[in-house]
Amino acid sequence: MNSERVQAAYRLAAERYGELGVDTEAAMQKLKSVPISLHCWQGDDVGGFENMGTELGAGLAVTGNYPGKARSPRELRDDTEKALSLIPGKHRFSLHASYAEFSGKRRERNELQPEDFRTWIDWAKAQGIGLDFNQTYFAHPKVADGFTLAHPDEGIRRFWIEHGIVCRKIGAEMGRELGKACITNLWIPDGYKDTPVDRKGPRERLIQSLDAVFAEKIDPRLNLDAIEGKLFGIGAESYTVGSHEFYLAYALKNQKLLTLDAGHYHPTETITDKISSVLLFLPEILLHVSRGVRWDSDHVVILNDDLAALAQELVRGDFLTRTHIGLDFFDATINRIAAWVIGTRAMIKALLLALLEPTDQLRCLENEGNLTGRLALLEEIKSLPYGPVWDYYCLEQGVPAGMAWTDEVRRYEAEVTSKRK
Ligand code: RNT
Ligand code: ZN
Repeated sequence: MNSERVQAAYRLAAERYGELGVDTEAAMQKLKSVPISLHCWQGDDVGGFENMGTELGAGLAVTGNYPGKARSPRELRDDTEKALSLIPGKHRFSLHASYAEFSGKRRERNELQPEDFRTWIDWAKAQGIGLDFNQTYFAHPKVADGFTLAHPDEGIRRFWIEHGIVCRKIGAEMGRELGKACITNLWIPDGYKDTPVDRKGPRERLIQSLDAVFAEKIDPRLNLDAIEGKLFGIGAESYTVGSHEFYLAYALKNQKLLTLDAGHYHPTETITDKISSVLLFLPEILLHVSRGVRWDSDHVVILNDDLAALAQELVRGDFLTRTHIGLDFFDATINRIAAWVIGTRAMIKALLLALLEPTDQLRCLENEGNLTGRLALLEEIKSLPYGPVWDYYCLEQGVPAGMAWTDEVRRYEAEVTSKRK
């Protein structure tokens, strides 16, 4: 896009927003300070690099076979750098334990060490970005009959407890090395396809396992623990041990971060309405921004009403500093790097749109009981010129405005990813 034209359009847009008392410069300033944690698993269909030959399982399903997926940590880092170069702002990167990089023999999941993530840490340092982490409770033979931390067998539970523990230590090392606390997120698939007889027992076992995982105190400046619940998964339609209520209660009691994944509730239920309640009782939360289509399908995030409402809630409630925004989607039917860029740019765009809202005016109308005025203004501001502000922000952050980023992805595809066999 022609930069003079972008600037000219921006000046007019800024004036228009100014008439409503909205400061576009302040909005962009704020936007710059909000990191989005890009999830490593969009780059290789949640594959990881252990090469154990086990299928993904755990109700996670990746559709598509688009050529060129990253086959090694090195390729995944290259692809991530490409994506990051097309996304405005400074962000973070979220790794799964299954993306360990062994210099010698492969280590089991319960014996992983910070050393196995050394190259990732050095890379993040060079990029100037923070890392987040996730225990991997899937794609492993010890996910026995779909159970891990709540398994009836003590040996299986012990293995996965140890995995939980070593991952928190790795998270702390990431936090220490990078000078930014790492959020280590725990999600387990445990559940039954068919109606269980005992709903309580597995949950009692999960409490005990979590208590063991979290027994050691870790400096919150290095690592923060998050726990992610879910309504159901493919193969666990009737009962999920780690439900929303379970983790909400556990997080409150133990002051853990609660992870809200947009795809993990009933289809008409949104995470937007949960945030103000949860953050009245918990200091911080993690979001897994995702897009479910009819089920928890993990489609690439787009700027739809749900995403706009989520960003509005974070801004209106002044929740940005207490909310860690992570992405969670995977689509292998389109170019994987483009998927990252589209999803992350959509998230940032939604935040910009929210930051450009005349929220004080809207709040006044609401508090005066002028609900007619509130609805009228909410509709009116939908046609304000936020596009020129977005374009200007992209250029100012040194990334392409408009569709130009797709040329870069196409070039990289021709030169790099299409050559991968
Ligand atoms: C699964 C959870 C979980 C995973 C990733 C890969 O339903 O959403 O967050 O998607 O950890
Ligand atoms: Zn998730």
